[in-house]
Amino acid sequence: MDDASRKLFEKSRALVPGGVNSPVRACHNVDSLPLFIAEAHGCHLIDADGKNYIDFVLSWGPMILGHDAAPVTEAVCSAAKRGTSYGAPCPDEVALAEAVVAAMPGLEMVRMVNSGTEATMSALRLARAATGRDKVLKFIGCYHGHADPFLAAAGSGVATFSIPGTPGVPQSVVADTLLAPYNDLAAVEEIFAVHGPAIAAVIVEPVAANMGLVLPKPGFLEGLRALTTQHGSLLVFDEVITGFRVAFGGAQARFNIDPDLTTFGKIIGGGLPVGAFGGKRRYMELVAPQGNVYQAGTLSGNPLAMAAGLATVRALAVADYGALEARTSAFATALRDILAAKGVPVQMPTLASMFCPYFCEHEVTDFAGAKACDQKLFTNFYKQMRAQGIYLAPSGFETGMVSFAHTEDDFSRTLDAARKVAL
Ligand code: KE4
Repeated sequence: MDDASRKLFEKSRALVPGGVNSPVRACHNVDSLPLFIAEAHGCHLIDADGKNYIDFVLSWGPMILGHDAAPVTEAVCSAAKRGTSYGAPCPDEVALAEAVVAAMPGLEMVRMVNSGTEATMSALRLARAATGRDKVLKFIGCYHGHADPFLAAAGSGVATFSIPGTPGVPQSVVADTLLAPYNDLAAVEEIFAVHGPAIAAVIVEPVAANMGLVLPKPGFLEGLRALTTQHGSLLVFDEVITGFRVAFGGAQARFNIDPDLTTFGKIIGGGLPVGAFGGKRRYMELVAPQGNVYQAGTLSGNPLAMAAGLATVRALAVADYGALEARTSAFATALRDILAAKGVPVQMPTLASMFCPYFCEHEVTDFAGAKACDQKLFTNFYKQMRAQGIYLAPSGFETGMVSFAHTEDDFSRTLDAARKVAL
């Protein structure tokens, strides 16, 4: 059945930790083996055994146009013939910077990097330099990449006390990382009452998509904006997922919030390695070489990645986000009804082109709520859908993504597969 993937996985495990180059791809959370993908077109993946899947992962977000989208593929192939890296500025770096700044209401300047992790790591360093403060407040269950300061877990007892979330992160590094439950503005106010003068930044996924899909409660983001302004801290919107996905102008446009800094990744690279951080000129001008906050990267602004990102953003500038949201909402509602009819508790939050099946009775508003969902049921659902050629995110703590390439036939086939699932 998956012989080629199994053979590749066996070989890879001898060479690569866990056989994969990023942990979630190992499918441990759903008691499955990873599929090795040979090619992808539109919203379809073809695995190493030639089996076709309808893809709702979309490379964890970048492929909103669908795989092998003509303008992106043509731009990358054309750029490749002009060389793959110059180590010097290129025209498309300026064009992509211009396009991203024009799209995002909160941006006056932007710096390209090579991943979302680099973007958030750099944004935190900049916030600390700009304020002369060390502490950062993040939300439990939000993921901002694997830079040490963000790999903090809630300490025993005191919610705000952090302990290293993984071996290798020193306690000294997470000592300045404060934690609060997502959507809990009262907890944030309490933390500011104690630590306010020391807090450089609050970093938040404006729509949390790394604990399933958790929407901001009315007033939550506005409250963060007010508290950070009141205490002289910076508000950092981590839009690595939401940027160009929840709206062309990201969550900052959709929710009309003006962050001080914003981080990007995924979609702005069109599938190639690109991240970015940007924000108000008074802060961004502190970044080297204009200012003295050091940040650098050999492949930052790489011509191929810039060509892919630029082709993607230009296509999205004229795309119908409202129609995509309507299609996603109709599909997710139908999926929820099919699962509910099987007598299982199910929630199906959706926003724009994102959806997430939680198997629980309660509305999920934070990480504790996400953890309380039935992961065994999710695993059972995942396995049966994958066996029918539907490729869902291999974790109950990730988010389903829909692209402009998904058709009504793809939705219909997916719903038929869900009807056949036994839960
Ligand atoms: P990268 O370093 O993986 O490009 O981006 C880190 C990052 C930062 N901020 C947010 C909100 C993110 O979601 C991410 C990365 N997202 C995960 C999936 N939810 C990447 C998948 C993986 O780790 O393989």
